[in-house]
Amino acid sequence: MKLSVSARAVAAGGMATALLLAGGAVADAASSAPSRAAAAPDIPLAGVKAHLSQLQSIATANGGNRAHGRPGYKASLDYLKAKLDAAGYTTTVQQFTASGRTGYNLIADWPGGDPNQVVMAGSHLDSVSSGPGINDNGSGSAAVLETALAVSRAQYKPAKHLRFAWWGAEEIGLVGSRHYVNRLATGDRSRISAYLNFDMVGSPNPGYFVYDDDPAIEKTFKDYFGGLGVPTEIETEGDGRSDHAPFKSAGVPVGGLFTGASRAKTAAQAAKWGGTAGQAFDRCYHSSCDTTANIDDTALNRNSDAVAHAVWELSE
Ligand code: DTR
Ligand code: ZN
Ligand code: ZN
Repeated sequence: MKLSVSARAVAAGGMATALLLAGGAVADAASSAPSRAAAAPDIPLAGVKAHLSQLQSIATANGGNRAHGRPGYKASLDYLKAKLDAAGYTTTVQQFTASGRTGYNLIADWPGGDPNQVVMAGSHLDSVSSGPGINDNGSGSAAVLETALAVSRAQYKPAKHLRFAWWGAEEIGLVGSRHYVNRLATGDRSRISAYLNFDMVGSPNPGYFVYDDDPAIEKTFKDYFGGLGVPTEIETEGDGRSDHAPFKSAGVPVGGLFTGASRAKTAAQAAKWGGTAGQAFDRCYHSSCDTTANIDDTALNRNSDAVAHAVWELSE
């Protein structure tokens, strides 16, 4: 969903900007308001879905999955790396071994910004072995990728340093993200000012859940969805179950978004979000039916825009 620019400015906290854009007179007080970074650009849903189609094709061509240690995972990573290299990122492929198989993390640094204040956005790129993992977690991977590409298209120059990451072997125990955190040089942990995690952000019967680990990051996301008029709930089901956990254990402020897995949507949730009460948020969680048909476009669109909003807002 693309907000009008003025509404997006409000979502980003720029009431004065909103008034200007709406052609209204801006009160004197507002004109003395601190300047704010430009609002994040709209993340094109078509771009995000094109990445999901590529990940689906990769899974189909590689035994039906993109799991750790299988050819479909490395082919997924190679697809993303090529896009990021072409967009001007400095990419690093970090190798590790888990369950007797070679795994890989993909790290993409956007040149510039304060290296002592690093804002990270990440998602796991691997699927389970039983399916292509388009919602879990192609959705998060594609939303983060398209946000990184939007940074490049905008030639965005934030004060803080931007780093994007796609983790391997999350499904067998957060292995890739733990490997990354454990190998951070001394002092580098405290240089990460925020780690934002996106794991399942396009569930077909979606809820809108916000991680409540760090109040400032939580507020950034809640303000964004508030600007859309979309109510949110605190994500309680996934504590320690995705790649933000190793960062949180290392003392890094973390946050993120989630649209739900195998738990059933309640009647109260269906009343505020739509969808089907009594049905799982994602009936294809960890199943072969987690394909490109297993995505709700509105949820994917809103969450992709929320990723960009948080990246812009937290890195200014
Ligand atoms: N996406 C799941 C991990 C996960 C994250 N939040 C929740 C909540 C409830 C169940 C699972 C999860 C995965 O990668 O399996
Ligand atoms: Zn999973
Ligand atoms: Zn996942």
